[in-house]
Amino acid sequence: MITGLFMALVGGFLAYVFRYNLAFPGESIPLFGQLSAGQYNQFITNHGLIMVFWVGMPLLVGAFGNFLIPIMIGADDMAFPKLNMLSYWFFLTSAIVLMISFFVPGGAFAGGWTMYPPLSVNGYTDPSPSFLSAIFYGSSLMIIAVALEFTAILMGGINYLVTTINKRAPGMTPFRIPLAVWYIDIATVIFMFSVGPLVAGAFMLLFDITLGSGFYDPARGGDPVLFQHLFWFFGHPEVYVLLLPTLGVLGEIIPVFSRKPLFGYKPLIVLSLISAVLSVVVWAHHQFIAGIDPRMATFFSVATILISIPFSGIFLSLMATLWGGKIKITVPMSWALGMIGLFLVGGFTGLFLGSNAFDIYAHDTYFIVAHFHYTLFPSVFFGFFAAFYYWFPKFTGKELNKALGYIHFWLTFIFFNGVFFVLFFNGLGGQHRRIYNYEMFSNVAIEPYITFEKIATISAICLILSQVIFLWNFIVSWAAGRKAEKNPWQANTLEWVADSPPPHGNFHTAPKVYRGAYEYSVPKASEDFLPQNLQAD
Ligand SMILES: [Cu+2]
Repeated sequence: MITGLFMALVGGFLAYVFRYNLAFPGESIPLFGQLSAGQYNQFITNHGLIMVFWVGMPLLVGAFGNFLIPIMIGADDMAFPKLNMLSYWFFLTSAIVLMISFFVPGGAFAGGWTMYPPLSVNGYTDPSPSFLSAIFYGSSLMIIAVALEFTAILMGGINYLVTTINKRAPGMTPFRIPLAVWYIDIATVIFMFSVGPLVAGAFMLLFDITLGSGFYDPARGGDPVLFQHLFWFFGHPEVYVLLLPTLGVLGEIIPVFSRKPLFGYKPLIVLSLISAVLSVVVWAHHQFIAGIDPRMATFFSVATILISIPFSGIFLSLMATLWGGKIKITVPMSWALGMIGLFLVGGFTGLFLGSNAFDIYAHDTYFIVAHFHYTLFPSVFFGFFAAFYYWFPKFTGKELNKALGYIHFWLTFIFFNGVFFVLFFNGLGGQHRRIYNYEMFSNVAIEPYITFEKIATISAICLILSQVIFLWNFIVSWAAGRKAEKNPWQANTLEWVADSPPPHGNFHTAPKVYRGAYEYSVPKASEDFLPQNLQAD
C-alpha cells in the first residue's frame, strides 16, 4: 500500500506538470521548469501506466487483497506466505525499473500507455529502425517493468485463489464468503484469463524492438492492428480488475452503515460472473477508428452496451441495500456513496461511447479522457479511501481524525469534478487529447478550450494538494491516534473479531462460523444487525 501510495505521488506529479503546460502553454512550470514536447509525451504515457499498474493494482488488489482475504475467511495467513513476499519484491523491482527508464538515453517510453506500434517500436521522433536508437531503452525497460508487475500480480492472484479455496474457517461455506473476498477473487480470475494475449503481444513487441522481427510491421507482412487486439483483449477487462474490488468493498461498507443485510448477495455474485464473461468480448470498442469491419464494430457495440446490464444490477443492489435502512453517514460511507455517484457518470458516458457512431466522433478527444477518469478515479481512489477509512482502525489499532476525513472527502470530490467535468465539453467541442501545445494550431479557435483547461488545471493542483490532508491524517493518527475499539462500526464480518491490529496468525483461537454475514431473517433496518455470527470457539 505504501509503495502504491508513493507511486500515486509520482503519477500525480507527472499529471500536475503536463496539466500545467496544457493550461499555460510554454510557461515555466513551478517545481519543474520548461516541459519539452518529448517530455510531455513521456509524462502522459507514464502517468497512465503508473496509475493503472502501479497504483490501482497494488492498492486494491495487492494491499487490500492481502489484508482482507485471510482475515475475512477466518484464516491465519495466506496459503503461500513466501510466494506472497516474492510477489511484493517483484512489484517493487518493477516500479524501480520503470523509474530508471526516465533516466536512460532518450528518456522514458513516450508512445502512450497503450504501447501501440509503430510508436513503441520505432519511436516517435526517429523513424529509423535502428534498435540502438534512444527509443530502444525506454520502450524495452517499460515492457520489462510491465512484465515484472504482471508476474507479481499473478503470484499474488494464485495465492488469493488457493487461500480462499483451501483455508476457510469451518462453517465459512462458499456462499458465506464476504462479497469483498468474492470480488477480489473474481477480479484475479479476470486478470489471469485476459493477461495471456497481452503478454504474447508484449513479447512480440520486444522482439520487434530488440531482434528486428516484423510482427507489427506491414512492410514485412506484419500488422500493427494485431497489437491493438491483443492489448485491448486485456485492457478492457483490466478496468473490471480495478472496479470489482471496489464494488466488493462497497458491499461491506454500505450494509454496515445502512444497518441492513446486503440486498441480493447471491445475485451480486452471479452478476459479477456474467460481467466477467462479457468483459472479454467487448475489447474492439477501443478500435472503431482502426478500420475494422463495420459488421464487427456493430457486434462490439452491442456487446459493450450489453455489459451495462450486469453492472446496473450490481449498482442497483448496492442502492437497494440503502433503501429503508437506518443510514449512518460516516467517513467511509461518504467515500462509498461518492464512488457510486461519480462512477455512474463514467458508466453513462461509456454507454454513449459504446455506440460506434458516437465513438468515431469522440475518439481520442477529451471526452474519452473525462469518461475514463470518471470510471477509474472513483474505482481506484474512492474505493481505496472507502476501504482505508473503514479498515484503518483494524489494521493499525488506531482511530483516524474524523473531521480531517470529511474535509479530505469533500475537497477530493469537488476538485475531481472540477478537473474532469469541464473536459467533457472540450471533448464534445472536438479538442484532441495528447497534444503538447494547442497554440501551434493557429487556425483553430483555442480560447474556449484554454479557459476550461485552466479550470481543470487549477482544480488538479487543488486535488493533489488535498491529498496532503490524507497523508497527514494517516501518519499522525497511526503514530499518535486514539486507540480504536475492536469493532468500532459494529460490523459483522470475521475481521472484527480479531484484535486491532490483528496479531500474527490473525486470531488467538481458530474462529468457527455459524452464520453468513448477510444471513439475517429480519430484512427491516434494525439494530439487531450485530455480530451474532461471530462466535469464536
Ligand atoms: Cu473498453
